[in-house]
Amino acid sequence: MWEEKILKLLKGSHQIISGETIAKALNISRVSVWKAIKKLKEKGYPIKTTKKGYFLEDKDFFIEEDLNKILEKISLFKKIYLFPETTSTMDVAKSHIEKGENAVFLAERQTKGRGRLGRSWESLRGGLWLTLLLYKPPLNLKEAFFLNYLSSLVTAKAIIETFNLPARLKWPNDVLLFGKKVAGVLLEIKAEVDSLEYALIGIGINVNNPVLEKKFMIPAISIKEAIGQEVDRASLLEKLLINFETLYLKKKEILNLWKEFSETLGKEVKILTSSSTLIGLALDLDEEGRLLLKTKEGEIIPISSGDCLHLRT
Ligand code: BT5
Repeated sequence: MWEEKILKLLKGSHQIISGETIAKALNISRVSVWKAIKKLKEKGYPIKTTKKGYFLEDKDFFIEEDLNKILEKISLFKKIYLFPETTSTMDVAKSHIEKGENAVFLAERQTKGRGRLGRSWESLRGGLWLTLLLYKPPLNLKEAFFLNYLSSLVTAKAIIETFNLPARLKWPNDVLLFGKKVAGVLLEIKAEVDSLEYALIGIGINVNNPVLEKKFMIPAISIKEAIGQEVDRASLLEKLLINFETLYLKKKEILNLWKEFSETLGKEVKILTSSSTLIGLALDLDEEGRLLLKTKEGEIIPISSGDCLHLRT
C-alpha cells in the first residue's frame, strides 16, 4: 500500500528525497519506508539509494493513479492490472478468464512477449504492452476477425490523435509509421459452437523503448524515435481504450475506417500463407474480413490469414 504512495512521490520529484521526508509525508516509520523501497526495487523499479535518500532514475512508469484516471473515462473494461514485469500479458490475462470480467493487463516489460505463429515479440521497458480480455463478447467465430481489425485500427488512431503522427495499417495486423512497424496485434480466442467464450487481444506498441530497426522481419520504429523525444504513454493508452470502446461492435464502421487508414490496399503485395506464396494487387477487404488479392492472371483470391509484404505502389 505504501509502495504505490512512495512511487508517486519519487516519480514526482526531480531531486533525491530522504527517507525521513518520505516517512513524514506519509506518516509512517523509516523502517516501513525502507521495506517498501526494497519491495519496489525487487519489482524492478530503478530506485537509486544514496546517503541522502532515494531517487527514481527513470520516471517512465505507470502508477495506479494514471490507470484510475483512465478507468473513470471508460466502462467496457472494469479494471487495469499493472505488472512491472511478466512473461506475457497474454498469459496473465488467460489465467484471469474464470473471473468473468472484461479487463486490461498491462506490463512494463515482458520476458516472453509473443507475436503470431509462435514468433517472439521484443518487449523492453518503455513500450506499451497490453492484453484486452473480453469475456463472452457478443460475436460468433466468423465475426472474430472484427476484433483484429478493430484493435489495429484503434492503435493507429490513438497514435494519430495523441501525437499527430501519420500511422497507417498493414494487413493483417501491423501498424506502420513511415513504412516501419510501430505496433502489432495478436488475437487469441476460444469459441463455442456459435459464440465466443473469450477473446484475448494483445497489443504491442513501440513507444519509448529502444528498437533496432534491422533486427526484425520488417524494419521497426518507436514513437520516441519518430518524434525525437520521450512521450507520455498514459495519454496513448487512454486514447486507445476510449477509441476501442467507441468503435466496439460497430462492424461496418470498423471495416470502412480500416480501409481508410490502410497502407496495403491498392498496393502490389506478396502474401505468404502456411501453404503458398501469392503475388498480386491488394484490392479490398470483403465482408468476412478477407483480403481480396487480384493476381496477374486477373483471378481474385480471398485470403483470410498470412503475412504480407508491400512490394510497390
Ligand atoms: C505481432 O506478431 O505483430 C503481434 C505482436 C503482439 C505483441 C503484444 S505485446 C502485448 C501482448 N503480449 C504478448 O506476449 N504479445 C502481445 P507478428 O505479426 O507475428 O510479428 C512478430 C515479428 O515482429 C517478430 O518475428 C519480429 O520479427 C518482429 N518484432 C518483434 N518484436 C518487435 C517489436 N518490438 N517491434 C517491431 N517488430 C517486432
